[in-house]
Amino acid sequence: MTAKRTGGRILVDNLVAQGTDRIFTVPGESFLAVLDALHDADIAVTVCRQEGGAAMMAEAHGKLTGRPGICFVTRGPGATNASPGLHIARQDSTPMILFVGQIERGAREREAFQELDYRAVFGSVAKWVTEVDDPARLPELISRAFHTATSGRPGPVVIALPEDALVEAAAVADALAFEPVETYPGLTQMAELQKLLWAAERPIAILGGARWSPLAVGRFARFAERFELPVVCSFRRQMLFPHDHPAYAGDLGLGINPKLLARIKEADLVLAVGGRLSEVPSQGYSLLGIPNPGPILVHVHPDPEELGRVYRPDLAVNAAPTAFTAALEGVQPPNLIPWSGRAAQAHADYLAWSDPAGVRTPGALQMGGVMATLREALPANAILCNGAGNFATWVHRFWPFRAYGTQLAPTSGSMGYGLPAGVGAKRVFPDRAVVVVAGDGDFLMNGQEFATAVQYDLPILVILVDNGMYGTIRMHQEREYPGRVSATALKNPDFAAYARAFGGHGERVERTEDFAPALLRAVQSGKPAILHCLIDPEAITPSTTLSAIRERALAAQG
Ligand SMILES: Cc1ncc(C[n+]2csc(CCOP(=O)(O)OP(=O)(O)O)c2C)c(N)n1
Ligand SMILES: [Mg+2]
Repeated sequence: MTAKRTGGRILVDNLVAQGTDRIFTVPGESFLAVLDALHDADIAVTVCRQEGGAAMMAEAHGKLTGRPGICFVTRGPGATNASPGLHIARQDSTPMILFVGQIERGAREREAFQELDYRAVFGSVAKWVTEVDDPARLPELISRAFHTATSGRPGPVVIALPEDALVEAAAVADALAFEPVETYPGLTQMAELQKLLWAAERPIAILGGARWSPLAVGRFARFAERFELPVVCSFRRQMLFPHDHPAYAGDLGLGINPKLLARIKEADLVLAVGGRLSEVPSQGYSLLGIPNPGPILVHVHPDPEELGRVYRPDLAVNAAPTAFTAALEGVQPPNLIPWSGRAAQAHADYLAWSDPAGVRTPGALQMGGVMATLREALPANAILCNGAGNFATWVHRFWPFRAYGTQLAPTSGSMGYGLPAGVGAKRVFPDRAVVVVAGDGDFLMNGQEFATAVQYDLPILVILVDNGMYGTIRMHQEREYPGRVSATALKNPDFAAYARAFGGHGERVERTEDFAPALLRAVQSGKPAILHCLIDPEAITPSTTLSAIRERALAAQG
């Protein structure tokens, strides 16, 4: 006989049964029974300051581990605050489960206090939205949530918890732990891939998406070496291929190396593994034809619905990267590789493009110098986190990612992601260096989570790149409406004092030569730290200035 337990306890016991060891939350009175069950559970709780931060921490946990990140938030206000984390999980294909409070079952549809129709609100963002009607079904629903979040193309699941269902008792057994569903490529598909590769003259690989692992990355690296195949990482998926590998060709981000773009455009075979070739990596859907790609397209994706959705592939392989890369070990290169030398050339172009030493921008504080210092000071397994803004270019272009699980950056371009992602990462991997590169606009979207870093004694390092504006938007403004600055200027606080007020370490850095010693002091402080880096607003990208953009646009207007 199974003893009766409250819904709250059944829920927490089933999280443990599914292997959950941590959750992120902002508490609400709507799920007190869960909080009470957590009191005795072997689950590390991270209490956050805003649900957006909590959801992003859970998403970062999912991205780093491949297991669903778990977040608990309260009804309407908590759930709507958490929505950016959900949207990131969707666009980034990250497994995540968001538990949200809900009003009592008997009061539904009266628009009770903080009531929200979660199926309607999150229906197009989440992979699955459900509401618990009967606490006895919690083991079933939680088991399904873990399977749904991790299988096929991973993504977010939302489970609404009516308050009374959490205090009601039921006698029910826990579910067995979930197993992510693996999809394997067929032998004929791998033979077809070999045939296509043997017929190719200028093949290239583009890696993206989720469901990779250190093992899968290592296998693809071996494959690339055997085939001398140039390998490109998709936008913000740079941890999928070691940048010091002789076949690494660069990343398909914003502001891409023109030589890389040309190389992809002249390819006669594109092997796209794991990703969707969505708007940013496809350079505004211009890289391949839609639906007929042009070059031979081999598309490997864990979700069959993604295959043929935008691009009509010549060979579609429904498999996750782990299974596909295992099968690659049996694919043989031709005796004489017709494209021999192209990978080395592509890698040489990448090396030249990503060397910060050659970059000069206006102002006394050079971001090229900052990146050069970081390259020397940080270990290869440091976790680099960022949100959205022009400042992120410096990380994407000049940080040499060398290991899986070292990049937390939203392909959805969500500002404010870096800090909570960094806090989430440091909670999971306390012994690894975690560096957040943030913009002045970007940082304050979730800057309150610096308090969470202090609360849990998480010595993350924030490099706050302050140019006194929403620089990205100002850049677009100068391009489209030169000289007509509107709604993009920012008056900023003293971020070093901000760090100290929260109990962290803070310093102001205004010259390149001051960065390295400040970095050392920040690390030695053993505290969460902010290095407030003031850069010249003219230094809008590594290669051009605001004034130059304005002048070009004015000249074009005549
Ligand atoms: C949540 C969110 N709001 C707005 C935007 C639009 N947006 C993209 S970049 C940007 C400005 C970023 O400013 P900052 O962090 O200071 O970086 P900078 O571009 O100045 O380096 C804005 C407003 C966004 N991507 N995400
Ligand atoms: Mg800025």
